[in-house]
Amino acid sequence: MQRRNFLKLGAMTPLLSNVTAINLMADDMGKELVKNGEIFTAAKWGMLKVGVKDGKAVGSTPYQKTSDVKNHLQTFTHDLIYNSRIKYPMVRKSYLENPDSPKPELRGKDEWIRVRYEDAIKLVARELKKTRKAKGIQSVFAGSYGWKSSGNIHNSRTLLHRFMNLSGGYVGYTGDYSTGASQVIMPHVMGSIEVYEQQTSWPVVLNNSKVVVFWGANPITTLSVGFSSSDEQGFKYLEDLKKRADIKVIVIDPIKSETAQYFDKSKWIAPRPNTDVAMMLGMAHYLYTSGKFNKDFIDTYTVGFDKFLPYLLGKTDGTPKTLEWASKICGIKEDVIKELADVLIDNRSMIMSGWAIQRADHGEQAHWMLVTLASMIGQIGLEGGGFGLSYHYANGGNPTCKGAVIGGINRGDIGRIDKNGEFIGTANGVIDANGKFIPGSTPLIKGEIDWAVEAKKYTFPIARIVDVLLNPGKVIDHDGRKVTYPDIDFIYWVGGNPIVHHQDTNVLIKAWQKPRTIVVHDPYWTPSAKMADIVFPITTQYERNDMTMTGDYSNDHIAPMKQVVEKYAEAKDDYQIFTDLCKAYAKNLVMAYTDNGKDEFDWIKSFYNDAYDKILAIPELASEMKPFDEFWKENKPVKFYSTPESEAWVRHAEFRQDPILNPLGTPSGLIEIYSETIEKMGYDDCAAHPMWYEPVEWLGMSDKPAQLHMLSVHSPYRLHSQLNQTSLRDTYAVAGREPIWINTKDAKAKGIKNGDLVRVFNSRGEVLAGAVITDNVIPGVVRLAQGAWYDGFDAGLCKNGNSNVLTIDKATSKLSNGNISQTALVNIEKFKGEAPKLTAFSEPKFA
Ligand code: PGD
Repeated sequence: MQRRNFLKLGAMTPLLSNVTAINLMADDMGKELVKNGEIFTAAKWGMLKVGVKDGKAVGSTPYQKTSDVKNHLQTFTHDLIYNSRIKYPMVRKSYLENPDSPKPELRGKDEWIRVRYEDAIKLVARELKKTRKAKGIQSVFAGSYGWKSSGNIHNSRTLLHRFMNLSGGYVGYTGDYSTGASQVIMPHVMGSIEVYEQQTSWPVVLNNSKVVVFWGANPITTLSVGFSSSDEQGFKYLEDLKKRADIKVIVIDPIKSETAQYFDKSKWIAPRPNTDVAMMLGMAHYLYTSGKFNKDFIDTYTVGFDKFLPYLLGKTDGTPKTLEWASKICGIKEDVIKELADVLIDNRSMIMSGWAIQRADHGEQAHWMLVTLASMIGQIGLEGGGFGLSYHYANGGNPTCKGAVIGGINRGDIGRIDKNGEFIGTANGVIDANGKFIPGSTPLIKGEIDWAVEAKKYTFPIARIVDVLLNPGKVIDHDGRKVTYPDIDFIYWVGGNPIVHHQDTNVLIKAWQKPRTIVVHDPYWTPSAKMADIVFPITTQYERNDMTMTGDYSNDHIAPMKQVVEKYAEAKDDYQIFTDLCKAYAKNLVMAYTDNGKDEFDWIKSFYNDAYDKILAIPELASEMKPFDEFWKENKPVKFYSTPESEAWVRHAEFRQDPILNPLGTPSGLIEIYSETIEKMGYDDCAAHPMWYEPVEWLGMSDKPAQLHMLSVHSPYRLHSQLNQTSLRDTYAVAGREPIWINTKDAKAKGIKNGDLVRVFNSRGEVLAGAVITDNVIPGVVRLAQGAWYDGFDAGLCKNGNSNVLTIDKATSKLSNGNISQTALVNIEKFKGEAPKLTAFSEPKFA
C-alpha cells in the first residue's frame, strides 16, 4: 500500500483513528509483533487491516473496496479475539475423575476443571491409545467437519488428520452439509461435481445474458465469505448487473431475500418451500407440449429424455405434470410459471442456482430437474446461457487468474507404530538411525493390517453421524454401495461446531453421550466445546502467522496473514498441540509430523518459495512476486490478474462444440436425463430420472404436524456459527434473541407483534426467537437463520434460537444421504412468562 493511500484510509476509519500512523509503515514489520499500527491479514470474509493499539486489537476495516455492498462481517475482529474465549486446557469433572466411566450423560451440564497443558496432552495420548487398542480403528472418528478459519498452515482439520493418520488411522467421512445431495447426483448427470467448479465468467454473462435467474440463491448474503478467503469480486459483478436495465433479473425464493431486495427492479417469484421441482416440471411440460423446447439440444447432447417423457406426460403414473398440476403444488399461478418458461427460452438466460433447494428432502431432484429444464431450453455451453451451481458461492464466475497457487500442509500417510511404541514409518517413508524421517517407500510388513483400507471401509456420509453413533454396525445404501457404520467411542473435533450445525439437536445431544471420549479444539466456548470432555484453547487466526490464497476459483492474491496480537491466555496453535501429542504418543512420530522439526515460518516460507519458483519460470509474471523476506516484511498481498481467455471462459463450451471429442464424464459422455447407473441401484427414493417426491413435511401435506414451514437460511451476519458472539449481534438481535421473520398475516392471526419474544416449537424441540413482522416472507413461511449457538443445556428449550433444534435428521435419499435442513414445519406463539437469561456466550460452570 502506498503511504499516502494508507494514511487516507486510516483517516476515514473511526475505529482506527487513534492509531499512531508513524508506526504503521510496512518497513517496520518483520517477524516482530507490532504493538501500535495496522496489520494486513485475510479472513474468510476477505482481506482486512487490523488496528492494534498498545498490543491490543482495536478494530478492523476492509483492505479493498470492490463495491458499495456492505460486508457485515469485516469489522468485528477485536471481538473475535476477546469474546467467549477458552482460557485454559479444561477437562470435564466426571471424565477427569474416571475416564473409564466418565458419566457421558453429564456432558453439557457437568463442571469443568482447569488442568496443566502437559497433563491434558498426556491424558489425550493415553486415552486415544487405549481406545485404539481396545476397539480398533473404527472407534476413532476424526473426520471433524467444519469451516474453521483461513490459513494454509494452521489448517486445523488437516492438522488433525495428519496426526491421526501418522499415529495409526481414523474413521473419516464423505460428503458435506453444503451440497450433500448435489455433489453425488451431479457426477451421474453432468459427469462432474458442478457445485465446486468455476462458472461461465461474469464478463461473459454481463455481455450476453438477457435474463439472470437466482433460483434459491442469495448471493448478496453468501458472497460475504469464501472457503479460503473471499476475493470480494462477486458484489462488484452484482452491482454491475443491477446497473444493466437490459438484463432482466428474476429471483425465485419463498423469501424476499437480501438479493431480491437488492435487485429492487427484479421479479420475485415465491413458491412454497421445497416445491421447486414441481414448478420446473410444469415448465418442462409446457415447453414440451407447446413444441417450444430445443429438440436439437436434447437429441445431440442428452440421453434418456425418451424415458423421462412418459413420466412428464403422466403415462407412467396417470398424472401429467401440467402447469395446473404444478401450480397447485408450488402455489404460483399457471400464467406466471408459463411466462417464466417463455422468458427463459426466448432469451439468452443464465439460471444461477443456490444449494438450499438441494438441502431438502429428496434434494437430488432439484438440480437434476434444473439440468433437465436447462437442457430443454438448450443454452448450456453458450455464452451467458445455461445454468450454474456456484455463482452464489466463493465468487464463482470471477475469472481465474494466471499466477501461482500456494500449497498447504497435507494429511500425511498412515503411520506404523511397532510393539515398543516407536513410530517406524509410513508407506512412503522411514525413520533412519538418527531418528530423522526419510521419505521413500517401505511396503507394509506381511500380515499387518492395512489401516488405509480399514479406515476407508468405515467412511460414512457425514450428515448421518447421529444415526452412526446410535446404530453401530448398521448397513446403509449410499450411491450404489453399502456402508457399514463404525462403532465410534472416541471423537476428536477441531474447526467445526457440530452441536450447532447438525439437524435435530435434541437427538444429537443423546447420540453425543455414546462415545467414551470427546476432545475439542476451539478458540471459544461454543456448544460443541461445552459438550466435550477435554478442550484445548486455540489461538484465533489473528494470533499466529500464516498465508492464504484469496478467491477459491479466481486465486487472485497470495495474502500474508501476519500475527496481529499475542496469543490469548493459554491458547495454543493446533499445530503446537498436535506436535506435542505426537511426542507423547510415540517415539519419533513428531519427526514425520513436523517434517523433521519445521515451525510455522519454515512451512510458510517453503510454500511461498515453491510458488515463487513457479512464477520465476513465467517471464511475464516474474516481477509479480518478491523473495520471501521482502514479501513478509512488506505485509501486503501479491496480486495476480485474469487473462483474456479466463474472462471469455464459458462452462461446457467445449462439450457443446464437440460432444464426441469432448465428452462429459458420464457413462454416455452426454447429459444423463435418465441414468442407467442409478436405475441399477434400484432405490425406492431416487428413481432413474428426475421426479417430484412429496417431502416428509411441507405446506401442501394433508395432515401437517405443524403449521409453518421454517427455512433455516444462512445469516447475513454470521459465517455459520462464527461471529455469533461478537457485538455484530447487537445490530440484528430482536428481544435479545435470534430474529425470526414472520409474515404479517400469520403474525396477526397469532397476536404477535414486531419485537415480541416468541416460542417456536414442534415435536422435536423448542427455541426462543425475536419476532420480525414482514411481507418479505410469504404467508405460511418463517425464516430463522442457522448458526445461532445452541443454548439449552440447562433449560430444555434453546434460549438463543438455534434452528436445528427444530429441523429433521433424515437423509435426502439412499443415493446421497445429504441433510434436509430446509424441510421442517414449526409452530409459533408469543412467549409467556419471564424470559430466561441468555447463557449461550458465557463460560460453563467451573469446579
Ligand atoms: P462454523 O460455525 O463455521 O460451522 O458448520 P460448521 O461446523 O462449519 O464452525 C467452525 C468452528 O471452527 C467455530 O467454532 C470456530 O470457532 C472454529 N475455529 C475457527 N478457527 C479455528 C482454528 O484455527 N482451530 C480450531 N481448532 N477451531 C477453529 C457449517 C455447516 O452447517 C454447513 S457448511 C452448512 S452448508 C449447513 N448449513 C445449514 C443450513 O443451511 N441450515 C441448517 N439448519 N443447518 C445447517 N448446518 C450446516
